[in-house]
Amino acid sequence: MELNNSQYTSGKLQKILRYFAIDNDEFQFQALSAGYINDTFLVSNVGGPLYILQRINHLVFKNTDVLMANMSKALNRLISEDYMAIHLIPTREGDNFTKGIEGYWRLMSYIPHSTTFNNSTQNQVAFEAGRVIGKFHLLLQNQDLAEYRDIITNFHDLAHREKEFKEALSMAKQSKSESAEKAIDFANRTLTKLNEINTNQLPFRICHNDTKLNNILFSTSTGKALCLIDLDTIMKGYFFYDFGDAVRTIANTAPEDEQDHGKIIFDKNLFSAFVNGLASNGSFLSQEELRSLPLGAVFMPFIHGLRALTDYLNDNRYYKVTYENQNLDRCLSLFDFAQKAQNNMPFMEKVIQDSFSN
Ligand code: GN1
Ligand code: MG
Repeated sequence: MELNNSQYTSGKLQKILRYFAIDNDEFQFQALSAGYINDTFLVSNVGGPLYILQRINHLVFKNTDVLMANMSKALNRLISEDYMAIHLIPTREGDNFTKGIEGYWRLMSYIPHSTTFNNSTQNQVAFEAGRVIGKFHLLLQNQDLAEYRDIITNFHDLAHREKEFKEALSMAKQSKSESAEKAIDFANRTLTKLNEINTNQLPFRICHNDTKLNNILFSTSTGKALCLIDLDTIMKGYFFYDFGDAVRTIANTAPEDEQDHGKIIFDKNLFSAFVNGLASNGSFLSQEELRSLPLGAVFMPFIHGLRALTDYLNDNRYYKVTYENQNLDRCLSLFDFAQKAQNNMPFMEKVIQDSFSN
């Protein structure tokens, strides 16, 4: 397989693999380009895929020790009959990552016969996504929160993201603040509304914090969800973070940077299937948490849209972009879905109450 859009040659990657406690082999590499932050490669030999090799973006994840400690602690728990375990392959020195050439690298087991979906119109996929996210939370619900440190502080904190946005706005080129005028107006209006969100009654849980649909692995043979991947942001949070991130990519089948907003919809059937999947895990959420979920489905697309807008104003420093205005397109599409989710709040309330009371 060929490497695409990557600065890493097979030779370089082959060298990095020598740090890990695996047999020497003739490996092939395929760049997996879905993420915005890390660099990810599928490692295969003649027999087929074996590992996932990943360069951890050290500018985003500044404390690799904390990141990997959180991740391995969670992975030790994320094992069950209906939840597929992922293993970290140790280095020859017995560590769970290496500071090799060109940064920090980790190696993970590849789960055979698995796939991901960027979006899907199938109720079964939405249901399974809900089921496995609920299972993830059940498996981690007795973890000691104090044992997990924040890998990115204030990651989903709206006041913090508002401050970053206002700073970026004050520094932005005039041409940028003009082209983003509509988005800036929407941001200011919605910030006022969402700042009223009351989290006093909500417990912290160990969350995944990036539960978009393509971070869920599905079996190609049974269609069942296997497990969550991309475990960089495992740390404490509110359940509505994981709920909202899932809804924005499950009830909406358009890509994150969709420019034709006519294609962005809040799909009621997919939403209901997702909530039914979650509720198939039993009643693991408090009444206060259940009540927070509809607004969570507005909050998460909004906060991601705000971060994309901030990055657009900052000239694309944070996210990888494939074209200049991609962050603005992402922002506008995320804001559009946030608005559509808001229009569906009474519907969401009803579905959540019905599903969780059965
Ligand atoms: C980033 O790189 P990726 O796709 O796993 C971001 C998430 C966003 C996501 C897409 C650490 O994740 O918060 O949901 O892009 N992760 C970080 O919007 O910022
Ligand atoms: Mg991620």
